[in-house]
Amino acid sequence: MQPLQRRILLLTAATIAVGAVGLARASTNEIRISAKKFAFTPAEVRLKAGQPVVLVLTTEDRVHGFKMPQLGIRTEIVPGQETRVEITPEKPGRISFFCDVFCGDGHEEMDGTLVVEA
Ligand SMILES: [Cu+2]
Repeated sequence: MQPLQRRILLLTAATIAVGAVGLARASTNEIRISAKKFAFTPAEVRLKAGQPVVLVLTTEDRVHGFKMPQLGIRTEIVPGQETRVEITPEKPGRISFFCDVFCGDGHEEMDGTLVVEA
């Protein structure tokens, strides 16, 4: 193979690889959930079974917890930071989450639901 042909082939392979990375990134949806006393916004999120999503968690006031026992997830949401949690809900149904860091009167009502659709 001539050097020029080889260079063109390499360039083509690189273009295809970059394109694939771009697609992979675009297909992982980000869902932003914001916390503050005493609620998550949005409190209900709809997603599709089998599709990976990244929950991007932020807080507007203080440290809150984020616990989702059905998927074995537990993390903290810290002011000024984004907490990213990647999940792929496999089955349709409802998955609940709640704050597990005591944040005052009303903490007990601080929860939300992922509605997983087929
Ligand atoms: Cu709380």
